Amino acid sequence: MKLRTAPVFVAAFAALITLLVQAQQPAAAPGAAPGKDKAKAKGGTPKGINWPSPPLPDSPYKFDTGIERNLTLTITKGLNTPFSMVFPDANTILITERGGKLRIVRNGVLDPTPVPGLPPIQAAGLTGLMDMALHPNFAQNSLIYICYSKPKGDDGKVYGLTLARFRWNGTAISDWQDLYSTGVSGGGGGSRIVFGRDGMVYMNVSAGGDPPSPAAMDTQDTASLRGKVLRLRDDGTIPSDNPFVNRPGAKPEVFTIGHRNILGMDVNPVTGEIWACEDGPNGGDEVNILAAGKNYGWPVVSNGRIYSGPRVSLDPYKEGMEPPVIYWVPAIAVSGLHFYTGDRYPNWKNNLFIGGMREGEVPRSGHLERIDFNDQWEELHREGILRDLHNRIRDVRQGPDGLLYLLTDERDGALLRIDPAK
Ligand SMILES: [Ca+2]
Repeated sequence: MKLRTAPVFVAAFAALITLLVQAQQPAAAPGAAPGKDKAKAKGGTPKGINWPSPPLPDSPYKFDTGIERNLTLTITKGLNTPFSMVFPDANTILITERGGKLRIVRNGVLDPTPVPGLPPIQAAGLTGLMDMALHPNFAQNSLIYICYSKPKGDDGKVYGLTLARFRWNGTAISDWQDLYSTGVSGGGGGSRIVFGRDGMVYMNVSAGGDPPSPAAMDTQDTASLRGKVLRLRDDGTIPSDNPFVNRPGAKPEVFTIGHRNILGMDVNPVTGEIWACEDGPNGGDEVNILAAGKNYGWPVVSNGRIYSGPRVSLDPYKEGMEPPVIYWVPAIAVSGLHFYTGDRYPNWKNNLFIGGMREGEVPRSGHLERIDFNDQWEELHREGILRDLHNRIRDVRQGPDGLLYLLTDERDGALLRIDPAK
């Protein structure tokens, strides 16, 4: 029975993964005529709408928001599908392109030559060269952490999602060192890394697929790394106080379970907790507060629907599973999460910013979301910003100048800087 039904599951799984990848990637055909695809895909899953993002306007671009007015966007074009950025000094921004390049923006100008010295990178689907984070002691040790998809070795070993670090001397990388490999490759999701206040590295591994794929349940299994957040020391070894270290059969690097596809993580500047945003399918994007050993529910509970229409679950709450602190129906395809701690936009202090790539499964609906809270971290306002650009926002970070920077997830992607009113 199991053998006879397996091919059906495999076919459905393949179709769903294709949709998942489509939902989170820029449109493939710039210039293609807008409009809904006429035919349904095989297997009964609907085809997506093909409507490529328009070119960005010329810089500077003026805009307003609800509580910060007269803002200006400074736009640096020329990036291909950028994923993340770090700020090693006051004048430099290092940017990963998911296809496998590391780029530099110096004093607002993109260097046309990528940084040399990276290892081979396997870019496929949503994986490739992904997140970066400065070591907490970067000023002393010049270490930058990075996660990427490492190709299969000559020995046949699958390395997959890998945590690495390198030294940055201001102009070049050196001492590249792979610290930890999951052995899990491909799949539908990307990965983010963040340093906690405890000095540990937190890195997520995406789920193995959506229901009805049996692989979706790997997310609930502590013996699998799928759909997990991992907690590692800064040398890539596993700390002895991780929540599952003494559980027989469980992977000791696992910190939390039951995630679909985390694409943003940051430390709450007041509470010190790690907040993470994860993509649901059609609906059910979430922000969760990560706590050791907790189960965040995927794919047992969710506010979303499978792309073909059915609800993931009729009841989005279940005993023993953590409900999200924020969720979206419809989904906005969350990516990039940052608490603003600067003083350049006084009304945005400690507000949460999250990138959105596509709302309600319709292209050209990417934007930035701002969320503010009461003193219990309960949501008060949720505001869509920069919707008029119709571009996909992949990441949002604060620079050492106290300004917010965004990356657009487009093949003609860009770095955007938000300048406050003068
Ligand atoms: Ca959840």
